Amino acid sequence: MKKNISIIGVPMDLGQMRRGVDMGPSAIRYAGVTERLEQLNYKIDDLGDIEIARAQKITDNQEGNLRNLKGVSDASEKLAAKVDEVITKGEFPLVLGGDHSIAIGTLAGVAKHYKNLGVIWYDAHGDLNTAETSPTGNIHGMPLAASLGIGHPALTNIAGYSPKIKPENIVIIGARSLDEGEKKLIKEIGIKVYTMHEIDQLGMATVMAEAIDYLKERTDGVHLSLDLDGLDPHDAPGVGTPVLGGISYRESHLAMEMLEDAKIITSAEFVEVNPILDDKNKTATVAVALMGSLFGEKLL
Ligand code: Z70
Ligand code: MN
Ligand code: MN
Ligand code: MN
Repeated sequence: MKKNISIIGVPMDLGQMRRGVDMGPSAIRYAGVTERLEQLNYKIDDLGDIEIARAQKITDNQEGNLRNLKGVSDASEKLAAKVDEVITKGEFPLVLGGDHSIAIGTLAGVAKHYKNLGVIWYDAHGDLNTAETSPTGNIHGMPLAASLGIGHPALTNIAGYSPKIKPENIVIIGARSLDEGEKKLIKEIGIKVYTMHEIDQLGMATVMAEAIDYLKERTDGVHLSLDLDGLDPHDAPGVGTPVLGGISYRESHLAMEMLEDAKIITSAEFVEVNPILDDKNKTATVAVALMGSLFGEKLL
């Protein structure tokens, strides 16, 4: 029995310093997300966008190395409530970003429904910074830490509880740009990480098989948080922080197909699509193609 999918747009740009990522949800809708998933016989309920405060100057950073803290925190509360409502109705939440700071709100809404929520963090980055370790003050570099209960209370206590997730229930895939504080934290608390080195050495098929086995035996639901910058900039150029040497389009399809086969994903978000930096909406189109595979599209 297939679940209905509820789409939630989050036009968030306050977690970083480039305008344009707030148009991510529009770009993904333009690329045909609803039609693509309807073809797979899902009923799609597009709930529209969460309202995000407009910063006069998103580069201002006057809040203790936490740029636009209040705007991010307020939006996270709204998003958490909406995601919670969708899951309570028995529907699958598909969240469209917006910068990756939105994962704070998504996970706050999701995690209360599970005893041991698993997370696949598909990203070039670890997003494990705090105000103390962040080289930029950008909150999109902090959502995984905040969800672990590490960081400023305005980020860790969204929806009134903390932590949302446990380190042993996380798998990071695609990492190739980790800050010193993030590397230290990964070792201290023990997060499973498949960097590009492991993907090259083992191949994506083995990486995903291992990740799926690992999460299956310890979690009762798995959230996929897919940052398009996890992919190589050749395949996904429309992102604010492109990092060379990333996961290919083909490897990403395989990853999504293996997740679909394993039937472990219970919520998902696709983030960091910036159509202004893109090449004819290529990155949103890639995002929608990957959603197709994640929800059961087959080649034959
Ligand atoms: C860097 C920081 C980041 C996404 C870039 C970059 C973080 N580690 N996250 N793009 N999605 O500023 O903390
Ligand atoms: Mn990210
Ligand atoms: Mn990233
Ligand atoms: Mn495919």
